[in-house]
Amino acid sequence: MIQRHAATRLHYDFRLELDGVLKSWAVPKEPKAVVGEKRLAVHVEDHPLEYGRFHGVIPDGHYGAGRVEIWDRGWWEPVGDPHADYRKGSLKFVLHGRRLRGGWALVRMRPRGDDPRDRKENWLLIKERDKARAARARAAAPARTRGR
Ligand SMILES: [Mn+2]
Repeated sequence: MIQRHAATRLHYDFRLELDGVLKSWAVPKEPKAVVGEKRLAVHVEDHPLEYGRFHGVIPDGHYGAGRVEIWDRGWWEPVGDPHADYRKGSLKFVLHGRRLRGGWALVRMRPRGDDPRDRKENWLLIKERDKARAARARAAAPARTRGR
């Protein structure tokens, strides 16, 4: 699920349920379902599942003050072992959301330099080719050929 969060800086909180929590990334630019599009996704702390239903306004003076809207919701289908891949920093999955669908990947980038302020984990959210759609198209092709 994704929350659009109009905090000091507008961002999209991208959350995937794993092991009873929401693994979370803050994406500064709106995700786009165009193959090859990449978005910076800053890994942030896990959030409780209940938080995924939150929308409303975080009041001034509180962390993340600003409006939170549910931007997308649905479910995700890991491709491979999500636990090992999360640890490795290379997750592949299929999204079944209202806005975002098809194949996606989240890939951790190598930290740059030794500056402890750069300890933030930067990942990339990448729209991948939609394998399911390609497979369906292949499966449908012989039928179309027969029909001619
Ligand atoms: Mn946020």
